[in-house]
Amino acid sequence: MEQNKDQEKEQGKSFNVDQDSKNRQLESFREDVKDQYMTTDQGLRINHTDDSLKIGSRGPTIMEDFHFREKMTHLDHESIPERVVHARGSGAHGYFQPYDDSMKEYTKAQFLTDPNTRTPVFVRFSTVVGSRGSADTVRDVRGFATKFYTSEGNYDLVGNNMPVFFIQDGIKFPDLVHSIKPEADNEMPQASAAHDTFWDFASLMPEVNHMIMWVLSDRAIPRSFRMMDGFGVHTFRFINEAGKSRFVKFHWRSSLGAHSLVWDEAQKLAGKDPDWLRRDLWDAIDMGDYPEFELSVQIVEEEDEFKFDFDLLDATKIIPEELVPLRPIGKMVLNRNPDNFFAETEQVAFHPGNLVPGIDVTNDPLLQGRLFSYLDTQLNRFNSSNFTEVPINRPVTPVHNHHGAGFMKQTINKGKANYWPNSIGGGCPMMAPENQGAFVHYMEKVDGHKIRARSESFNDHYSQATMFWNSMTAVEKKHIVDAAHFELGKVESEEIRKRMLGHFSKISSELANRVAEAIGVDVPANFEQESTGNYEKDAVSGKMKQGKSVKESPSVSMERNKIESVKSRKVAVLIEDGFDCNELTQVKQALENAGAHVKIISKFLGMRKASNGTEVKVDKNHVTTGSIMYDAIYIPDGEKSIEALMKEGDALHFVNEAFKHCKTIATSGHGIKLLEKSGVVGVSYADKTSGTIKDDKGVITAGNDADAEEFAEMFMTAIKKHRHWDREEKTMVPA
Ligand code: HDE
Repeated sequence: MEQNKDQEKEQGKSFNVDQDSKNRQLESFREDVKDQYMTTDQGLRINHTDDSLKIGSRGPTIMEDFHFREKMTHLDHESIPERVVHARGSGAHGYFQPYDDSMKEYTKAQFLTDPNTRTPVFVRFSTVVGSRGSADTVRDVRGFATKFYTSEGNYDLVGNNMPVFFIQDGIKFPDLVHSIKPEADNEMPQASAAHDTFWDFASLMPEVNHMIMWVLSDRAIPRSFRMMDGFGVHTFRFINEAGKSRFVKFHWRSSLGAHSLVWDEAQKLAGKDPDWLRRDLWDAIDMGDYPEFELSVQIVEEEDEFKFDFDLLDATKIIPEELVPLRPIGKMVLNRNPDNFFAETEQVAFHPGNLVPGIDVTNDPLLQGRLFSYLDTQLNRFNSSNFTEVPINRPVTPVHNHHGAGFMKQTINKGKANYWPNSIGGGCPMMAPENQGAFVHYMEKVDGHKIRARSESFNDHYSQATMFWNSMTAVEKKHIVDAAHFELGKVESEEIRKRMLGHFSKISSELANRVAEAIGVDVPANFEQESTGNYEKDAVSGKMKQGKSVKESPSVSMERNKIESVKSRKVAVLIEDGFDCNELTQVKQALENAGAHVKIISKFLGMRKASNGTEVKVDKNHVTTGSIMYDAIYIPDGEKSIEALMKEGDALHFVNEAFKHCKTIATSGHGIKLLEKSGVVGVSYADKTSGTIKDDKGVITAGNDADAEEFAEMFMTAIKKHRHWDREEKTMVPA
């Protein structure tokens, strides 16, 4: 706090923040109980907290017991309303640093243009639909909200892991949320869109179509918060020093690439480890395996506003990267876990209207709706407008204004003058001129009638949905179809299923026919569904008809853009007594050198003895883990070990399930017998007793004479691919 005071004295200058400035600020609020006595809230030391104060040890508790009352009151008041959407989330601290000053031409936002500034950040990843205690791996959009504690005030980039949204106008948001949340009469189902009310709404609202394609795709079941991309969704503005405005879209790209679970895995994880994504993020940061994301922008000159065949203000559209490429700005590193979930992750409050000079909003009607909602909902969550004084929400720059009292006011404002203008307080706090960092709204000229309508240029709800479908690889298309089978399969109303098929038929007849196959209704002929929007004819739409477009956008496909890396991948090693220690040591070392995390799994915890007598500690036993928690599996050779594994149902299931989920599997020598018994079918194996190594569809097998180093190399090459979709026989495997 002292440091802030010194800084304040330098009135008018911009403040230097560094990576640790937020951390230092938070430090004064962090409480460490090590070597401390327990006290009441008044600081009174306590000598006993296990029994309430009573009349005799078997008598009634008495009102006088202030310690009991205080302790119980705190518990009774511990909860605040959860977020109405994005209730379940996980947070992390870190920093953002630009690569260079190349953005200076486009924005005056200092944190994006000074390569020497490391701006502290707090990120919260979330699911949207489920309650605070719901499972992490459900099919849903993921929130990706970043608070930058910049030298010019807090800037929030409150994005998602998909670049478009369901609706075009904020006024539809309450309807969307009501339809997708558990149904009104019975509060079912939890954290899922797969029910009648959501698909009823979707089928009556053609504007959702593009987003529906993203939600049915594997983007909706990310493998990790660290392995997904983020998007600002709306078109924003960059404003440079000269006051020139350009349109801008924000993108986050994970350095590990975007990877997903498979649906069967996502469902099983929801039971075996509902905290899967939260734990993954926490463990990675804890181990020093810091998540990294690159921030990029697409920039469009103002004069090019109408040069596309879609409207830049329509949040159901992307600007295909093939038309406007991404320009990297800098990197974000998440390198510290929160100390207290409630104080930080739960209390953090983002707002797309938290802007800094150099970044501004546009008239996107969805964004405009958000500008009202976030503060409004936060007042409901915190029951006070003073939530901005909570440590996680405070800017690192000083705050001076005449905002008044209210629940839980922290700052002790000095003096009488709490109004503007004043002479009693010397006219302070003063108005800042623009050249001293004041935020000035972009002076956009707006002209029009007061009208409850939408621009005709928002009226195309199919082209980009089709573009998305066309851009998918065969396996991604299959996953979309499978997801639609599940989602619509859960819809009881035939009429709704049919209406949805009608939309699919306008996106792609192939999609519609493949979905129809499994959901018991025929594709309706010549389907038409009136949009609920009231579209007003305008000149803009005419211009856009001739605008730039693409039929395919390979950049939206995860498969086409995956980053092949072993870093951070989890590898399970299955052993029992008698395993080959030399082979295990060499392969494990190679994997760890490449940044993978290796865990030893066995029937029981404790030590396992290798054939050469060396003992190895078991990390996990079968009952507490499963193949779904790993990216790849490895079974070292060793006759006794393999024989024991072949008698364990859990071990056989482990291999069989990993095969079904298209994960890399590696083994050598006797281990090949285990694969055969586990139902690893349709692949050819190396000769068990030779020096050969074989990779067939991600199943790496080696003879017992093979070179361990070469074996490890081939294993890692296969892990880099993430999944091996070419295992046609996997559908025959019972896992
Ligand atoms: Fe949000 N959204 N949203 N949203 N949103 C909230 O604010 C809202 C939208 C997003 O980790 C709420 O503080 C409206 C798009 C994230 O704390 C609420 C509309 C995008 C988070 C709200 C949208 C988002 C929220 C609930 C349409 C991606 C979690 C709690 C007009 C660009 C932030 C809260 C966190 C949270 C309103 C649409 C992202 C109710 C009205 C589009 C990541 O205010």
